[in-house]
Amino acid sequence: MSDTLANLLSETRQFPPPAELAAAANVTDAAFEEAKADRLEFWAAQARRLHWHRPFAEILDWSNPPFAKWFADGQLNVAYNCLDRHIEAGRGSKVAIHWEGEPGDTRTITYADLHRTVSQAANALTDLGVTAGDRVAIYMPMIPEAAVAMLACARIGATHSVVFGGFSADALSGRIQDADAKVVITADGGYRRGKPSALKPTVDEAVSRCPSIEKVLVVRRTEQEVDWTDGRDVWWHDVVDSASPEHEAQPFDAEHPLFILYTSGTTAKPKGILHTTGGYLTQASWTTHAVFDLKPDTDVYWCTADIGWVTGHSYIVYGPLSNGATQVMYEGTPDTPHRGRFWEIIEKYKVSILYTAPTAIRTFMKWGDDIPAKFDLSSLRIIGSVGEPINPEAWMWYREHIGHNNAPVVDTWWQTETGAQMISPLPGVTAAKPGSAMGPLPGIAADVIDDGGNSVPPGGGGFLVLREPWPSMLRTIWGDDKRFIETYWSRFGAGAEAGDEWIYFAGDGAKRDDDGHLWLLGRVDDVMLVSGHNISTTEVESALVSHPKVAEAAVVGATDPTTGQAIVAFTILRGDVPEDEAQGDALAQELRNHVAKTLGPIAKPRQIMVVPELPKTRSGKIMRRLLKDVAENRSLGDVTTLQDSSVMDLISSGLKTGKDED
Ligand code: 6R9
Repeated sequence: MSDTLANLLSETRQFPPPAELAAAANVTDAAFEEAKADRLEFWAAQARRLHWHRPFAEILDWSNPPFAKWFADGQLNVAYNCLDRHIEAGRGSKVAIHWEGEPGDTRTITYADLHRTVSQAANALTDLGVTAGDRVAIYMPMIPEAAVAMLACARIGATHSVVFGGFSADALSGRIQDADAKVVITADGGYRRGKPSALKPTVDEAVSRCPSIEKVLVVRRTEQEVDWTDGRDVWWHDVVDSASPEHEAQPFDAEHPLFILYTSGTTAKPKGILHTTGGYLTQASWTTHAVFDLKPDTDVYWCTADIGWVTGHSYIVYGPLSNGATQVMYEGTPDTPHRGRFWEIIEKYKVSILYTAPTAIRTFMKWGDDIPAKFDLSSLRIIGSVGEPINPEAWMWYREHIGHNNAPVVDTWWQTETGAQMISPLPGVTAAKPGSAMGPLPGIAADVIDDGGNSVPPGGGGFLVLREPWPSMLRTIWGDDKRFIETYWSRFGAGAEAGDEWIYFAGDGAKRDDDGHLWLLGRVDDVMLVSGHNISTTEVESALVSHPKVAEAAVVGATDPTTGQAIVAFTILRGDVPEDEAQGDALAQELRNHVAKTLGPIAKPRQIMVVPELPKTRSGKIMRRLLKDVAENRSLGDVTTLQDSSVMDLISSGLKTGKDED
């Protein structure tokens, strides 16, 4: 961005929390006051929600920025906090996980069950030679053993590196090599879209290039045939099931490495984001309590993310379990065996808190309102969103059709790097606006600044930054302190030799509205420069999604001889738009005019293309970069409405040769 980011979209709707929910909320306005009065003491109080084997005296050591140490003289065990202390409090028979396999098989796992299995897995890993500080790669389907594996590593102080089960052998071996992992935990396969999908062959291929790997621990899930390397490969049911269920959790330093999680972001080589123990668990745990208003005795919580993403780490494993939650875990896809599967699961388990992603919400919009309408969703009391900006109309659809106009929507902004939620409404406090993440959580210093590093006034747009360290912040990029500083700390502030303050650059554009609320506008790399104006992809996409015929949109700036860049939009229509209308020029014209009317003529797309699908990353984020290639490499007519094939074939051939991205 050469200048500040344009602020085009205005939104006047606002939804205060239901009175009953506000009256009983875990966290009230007081939290903002406390954090404002003493930010460090506020976080220390949240850290004390955990069990410390050795209490900390020091809260934050920021003497060597940007390398933070939180609660550094304290010691704790993450698995003890997620399991043992609930059992000691008499909650061993409470359900921790209602697991739903894609084919319809189920398992009910109590805290006592989970504690036993994690203890056995901890003993088994120890027997396989894993000790504190070793790295363990986890490449698993969404089965309970994935969470068990993570907790078993945490219990013995091994640092896990979970690699999404859809990644290729190249991606897996690269990550294993970078972390120098000793063991891989995997499965024969998992179920996806109605069929078993093998994992072990990918591990075999990856490990053939990873001399550091001594053992491969394999869970039997699908009973597919597997190749076996004697001496290296070990069945989970042989070594874990026979291991002793007695295991005493040892304390580890608060700054002991808990996990590495690779994120590719915008650059090619994935970054191994390092999270440590005490600060990470403090913020993952407190935000689960605050942002989801989680009441462990009555709520049934469900986060639909995969364990391979940070959302699965913080809001399936560490946040909910450290709070003693009862949660649903689902193995498969939302359309298997039918498009109502999510709603069926919510009805079945009476899910009260749902956490999902805008990409899923827009897909449900496309499939039609009639599908969720067939199920009883009245148990839902809080619904959350994460992963991308949520378009105001998608937010409204979510509120109306899933949250029955009564469950607050919490749009939570955060990153793999931040470890836990940073910007979000609080469901019992905030009167939320559709499409806005509203404001920083208590104890978080978020700001929007311009190129010169100045806070933008209300109505202005710019770069999202964090001005103070936070407990669950990344500590570094594994093995690459230099890249850590360059990527996050060198754009503004002391790292850029502009002042004394260390400022974290998130890489996202944002704006502050007239009331001071924050709106995330997508990655700054995606911002379009049209006739000298910086226009965010998010605002144009949201304008398109606000048209009743559009379910999803992706826009890119394509080189243009007159305007520098011109806006090219790819749209997916809602399920009820007839085919001949979808393919006609009239609709494209109507949508272009709709954007011009909503945002102003500067944002009018040059071209609109109707497509059946958009290219997404494995975690569901739109890959605009690919669309941009398409938009720039082909001379498509002025207003082109494309059939499925030509553009999408181009996109998919690009996707096949492209690298894995998360
Ligand atoms: C948790 C997660 C991080 C990037 C982030 C931003 C985008 C996430 C968002 C959001 C707008 C939200 N993002 N949540 N944008 N509103 N509520 O997704 O982590 O996979 O590392 O992605 O996702 O662009 O910078 P990660």
